[in-house]
Amino acid sequence: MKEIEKVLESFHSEIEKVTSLDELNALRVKYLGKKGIVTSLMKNLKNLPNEEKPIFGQRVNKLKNTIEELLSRKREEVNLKERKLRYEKERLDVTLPGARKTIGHRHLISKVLQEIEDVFLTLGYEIVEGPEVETEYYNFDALNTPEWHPARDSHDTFYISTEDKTLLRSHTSPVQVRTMKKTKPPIKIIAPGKVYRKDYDVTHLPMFHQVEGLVVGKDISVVHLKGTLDYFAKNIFGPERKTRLVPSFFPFTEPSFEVYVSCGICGGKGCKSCGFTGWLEIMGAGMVDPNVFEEVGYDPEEWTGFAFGMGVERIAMLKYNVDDIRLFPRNDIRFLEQF
Ligand code: 2NM
Repeated sequence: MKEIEKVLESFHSEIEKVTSLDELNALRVKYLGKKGIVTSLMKNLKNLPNEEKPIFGQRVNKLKNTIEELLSRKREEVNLKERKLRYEKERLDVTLPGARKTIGHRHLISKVLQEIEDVFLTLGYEIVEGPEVETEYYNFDALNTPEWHPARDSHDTFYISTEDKTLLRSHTSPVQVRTMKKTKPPIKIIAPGKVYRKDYDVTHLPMFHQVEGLVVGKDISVVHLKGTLDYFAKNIFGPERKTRLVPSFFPFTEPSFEVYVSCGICGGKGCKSCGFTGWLEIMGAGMVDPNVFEEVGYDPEEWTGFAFGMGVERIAMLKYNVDDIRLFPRNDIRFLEQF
């Protein structure tokens, strides 16, 4: 009988330490298995005097039942604990943001070019394109630009062949010339595209983008030019901005102007960012020279027109406060992803 008490006591202390189902199973085998402690107690029965056999048998049976009951309760407990542990380990916060793939976007110059195009499309302009490899004739001669003009120098222009008189266009004006030669007036066009000049510093690139515009009609005057430039400046830079024309010179326009927009930082009062002038240069413009009309077969007595030309990179620099034009083609993601 003492033996039975001891077995129960040791079982109690052993089951206390069980933390897993594997350990629990091992404990069951140790006590209730074929060669288990309780089973061997039962085998002792035959060595006892007859009068003690029933009571001993009952006690061992009761011990067996108690152990089975305790094992089953412990199984429940360990099961629950293991499940909780697994749930904790596999915990998933479905409200967490996903691992998003970063995707690219259009280059700033491409976006600004499209913005500029949109302004003129709204005004009813047509977009025309032409070759980047041009002839001296379309790039210079037809545009009233004399042989001695500095732009024609090989220090300023990328010539492909001086023999064939081919070059990389230095502006998109040849597109306007080609259009005028094959289209009767009135016309209203813009010519966007890449142009090439031998220049490289904080404000110049050897390849950059231009948008030139040309309007030819009856009685087109500087008033139409000024209204168009105002509309452009307000749409690109903001409704509070004004424009100003300053006399200048281009071989293909007379009169010619530099076009300024009022400074967005000081509102025209003068500050560091506009060089204390209140104004920022955004493009060149003018009334098409009669010589250009003669060259393309338009009668200058019947038709007049205005033209303008701007650098897309320059517009982007002013609009987004970029101080070095070379950042655009450098393709540093840290710069590009800001826009
Ligand atoms: C400019 C400034 C002024 C211009 C003139 C012509 C053409 F073909 F009609 F004669 N196209 N573009 C022009 C006029 C361009 O860029 C600064």
